Amino acid sequence: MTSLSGITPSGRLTLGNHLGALRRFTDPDGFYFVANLHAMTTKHDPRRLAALTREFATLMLAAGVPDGTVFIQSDVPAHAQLAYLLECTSYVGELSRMIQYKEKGNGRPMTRASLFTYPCLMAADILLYGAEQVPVGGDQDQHVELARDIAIRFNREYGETFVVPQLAKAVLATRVKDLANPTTKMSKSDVDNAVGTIRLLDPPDVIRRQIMRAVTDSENEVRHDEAAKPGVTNLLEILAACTDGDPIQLAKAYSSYGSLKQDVADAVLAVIEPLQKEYARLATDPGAIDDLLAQGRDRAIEASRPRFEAAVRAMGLAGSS
Ligand code: AQP
Repeated sequence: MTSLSGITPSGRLTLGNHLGALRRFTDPDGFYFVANLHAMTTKHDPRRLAALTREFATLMLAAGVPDGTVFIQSDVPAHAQLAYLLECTSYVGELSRMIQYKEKGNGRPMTRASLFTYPCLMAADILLYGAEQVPVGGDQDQHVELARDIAIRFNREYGETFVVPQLAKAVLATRVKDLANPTTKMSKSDVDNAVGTIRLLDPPDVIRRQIMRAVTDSENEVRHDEAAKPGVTNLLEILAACTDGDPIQLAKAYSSYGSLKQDVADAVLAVIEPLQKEYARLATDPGAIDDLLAQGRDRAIEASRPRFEAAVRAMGLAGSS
């Protein structure tokens, strides 16, 4: 089963991105990309986008995403090209219902048109490669559902062209919460909430301090109970995700928040520190990173061509390649 997923360089990568997505990018036949086109749906700084794109690509390689599977979205023009074709099969109504558009755009002045249409770009990302599995965190379910709808409709109207993808739900850590505000998701673009967001490249002592200061509650009972104890539950889920444990079982081993936090900090750093070391090593060899990204790009161009050309033909764009 071909696996595909992307991460948008819209801020520094977080522990949530790693546990919910990046560490699951393991298929040697997969396609994993830095979704830089998706980072332009809101006002962006071109220099920062370029720097973050490079940082993300390096982090993906450092995380052990298999060689030849990592590429930068804009290096493969078929993503933007197919996105336009899919916009021509999508309806304003279904795009208006997308949560990201409702939260960040609808009714606000200066909303970019791309914020409205980007689910079509995401559908193109997925459908180009015939991906059957899309490993994403829980917040992306709605987009994968739309990609499914678009594929089914396209196949019905223009002939069998695309594989209908399936969600690959993570069992654990589908939605890591912010440490300072544990009812909201930990997000990389949330610059106002730096204390609650664990960034993969922050110094280990900063990360440890953030975890030790995580918001819990006024009791002192360690229990997995999302409604009554969102902070403690989030810590248990992070611990479980980092140690391959069960959050409900893990809770039984603790009688104080302090010892839970110590163990969460140790477990998180055991995941992050090797990643940081490998990132630092790779960053000293920019030529090797360029070569790996070129390899990923060439493979992605080759793999995406047949489906893109089939879609072009199916839609009656005669005379094109
Ligand atoms: N808190 C999270 N817990 C688990 N998984 C998460 N992901 C994001 N946050 C968490 C997963 O990481 C991937 C990142 O995809 P993206 O960058 O394209 O989109 P996103 O979901 O919008 O990520 P962020 O961090 O929340 O970014 P901003 O702040 O820009 O919106 C996805 O698979 C996502 O599910």
